[in-house]
Amino acid sequence: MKRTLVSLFTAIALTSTAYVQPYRDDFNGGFSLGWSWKLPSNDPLCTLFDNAVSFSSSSMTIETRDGGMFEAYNNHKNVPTLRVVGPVPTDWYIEVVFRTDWSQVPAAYFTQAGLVIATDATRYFQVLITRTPPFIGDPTTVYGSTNAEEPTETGSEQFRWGERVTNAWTPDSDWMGVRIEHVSGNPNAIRLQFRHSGTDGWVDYDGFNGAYYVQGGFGDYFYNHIVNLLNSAGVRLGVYTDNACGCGNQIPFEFDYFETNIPVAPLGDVNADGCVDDADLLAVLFAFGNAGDCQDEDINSDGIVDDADLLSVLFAFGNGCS
Ligand SMILES: [Ca+2]
Ligand SMILES: [Ca+2]
Ligand SMILES: [Ca+2]
Ligand SMILES: [Ca+2]
Repeated sequence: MKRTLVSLFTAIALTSTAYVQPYRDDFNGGFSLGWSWKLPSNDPLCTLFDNAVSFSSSSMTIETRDGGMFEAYNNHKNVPTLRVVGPVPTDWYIEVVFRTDWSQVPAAYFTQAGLVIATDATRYFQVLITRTPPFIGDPTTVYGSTNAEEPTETGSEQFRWGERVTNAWTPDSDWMGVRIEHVSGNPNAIRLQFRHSGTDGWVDYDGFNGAYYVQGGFGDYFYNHIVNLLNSAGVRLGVYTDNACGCGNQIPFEFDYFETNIPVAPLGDVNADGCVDDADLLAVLFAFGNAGDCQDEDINSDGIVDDADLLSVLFAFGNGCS
């Protein structure tokens, strides 16, 4: 039976179109890439929590929940990540577009959303749009920000403000986004960008430190931190939300899409080797009927491995395979 299925769908895969870049998820009613809710070093390991995630026909909404990955608070919630499964291109990029009703966002905290590059809850880099708290500036505004963290030599986790920001602006309910990319040159650099209804598409971070981390120059620490992250085994690219408090604020952030040219796990790639093949199909078959949170074989993350997951793998069969 299993061999018959494998043969049948291998034949189908031979006739299906190749899986092409960029790796983009429009969140049309669910995931179209191989997202995972696991975040290593986080408690819970499975961050999917409290029914705080939902999909429309064209977007994903994550409502913030208490918890964080700041230093030793490794209890963040609802962090979907894509496992990197292939060589990082020289000039890579990652971008995400989202919106919220900022008028409903309390001003007292650094409520924020954007993207994260992480190996786990102890090593990461974040590009975010953040509500301006009143002790920083005008609380009716938001701004683009950056954060980093990694363990020190003694093993304690050290959070660092990323030193690159945008000027603040008064937000509306339209889409906004953050983008990070590598720019090859002499020297090499990493550039931060953002967009909202008042910009002409993607524009550079325009705060006082500019938009660049320069290799061997201004921002060298962050350049190396990000490059080291992306070259680490198990690195993940993800979507981030944070209410930045333990106050129960449940702020819905609606994500329009996530896109990168870094090879990430396609939907149905259970073993995260970049290719949906009979190994993934067999993994789902052997786990068939199992219940529990964040099983790799539970493609649609509904807590049960069943025919819906099997069909997801079958329809994705051959994706990412060379
Ligand atoms: Ca941490
Ligand atoms: Ca969308
Ligand atoms: Ca696979
Ligand atoms: Ca399932």
